[in-house]
Amino acid sequence: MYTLFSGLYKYLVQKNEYCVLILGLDNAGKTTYLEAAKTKLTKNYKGMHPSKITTTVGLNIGKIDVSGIRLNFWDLGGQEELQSLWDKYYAESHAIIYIVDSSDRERIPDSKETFDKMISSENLSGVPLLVLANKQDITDCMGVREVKPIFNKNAHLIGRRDCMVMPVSALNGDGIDEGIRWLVDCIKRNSVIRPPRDQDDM
Ligand code: G3D
Ligand code: MG
Repeated sequence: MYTLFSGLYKYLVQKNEYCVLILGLDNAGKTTYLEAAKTKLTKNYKGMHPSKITTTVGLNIGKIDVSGIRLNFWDLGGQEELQSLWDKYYAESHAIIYIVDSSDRERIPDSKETFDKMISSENLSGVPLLVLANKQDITDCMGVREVKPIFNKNAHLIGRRDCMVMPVSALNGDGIDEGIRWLVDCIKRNSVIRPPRDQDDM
């Protein structure tokens, strides 16, 4: 009887959980993006004021329930010394959000190199990838038309996976909803290959 009820309870209450890594160079806007996504998609969540967001040392975590699933976001620090830790998380992840600072032309090559290294990882093969051209609110920033060809250049590394480049402003929230909804569809489709985490393991 207990098993029957606990089974029913699980069926009704538990959501499939997926892990989404938020990656990109330091200062790209990863933490600001996570705060904005939580604010947009979580009822009654009052986001942290952008001035309170400081450089991420280590790991910053957030969860969002959307379209019947739970997304656990891991915002990993982007400084060079921390990038070496990223691949420890790859095997566990169901999607990647890669954030680019579109206003910082000087660091685009650096960001692209970091991006290529990331997508070359075996542990990430087939994982859906959302590239965000962030800081679109800044005049003179690179538009998505300019950012897209740069990050799409190595198609052989991107391989057979869902990949999208979208414009966004983490600061004012533009483009956040669209990105997350696109990612959710991809994660669900890809769950045959990368099934959700079993909650009993958590
Ligand atoms: P990180 O977590 O990737 O290191 P942060 O980046 O989220 O800490 O953001 C780094 C700086 O970029 C912050 O400014 C933040 O306010 C700013 N930023 C993030 N997203 C946007 C955006 O969409 N538009 C603009 N204009 N700025 C953004 P400070 O001045 O606090 O360092
Ligand atoms: Mg940060």
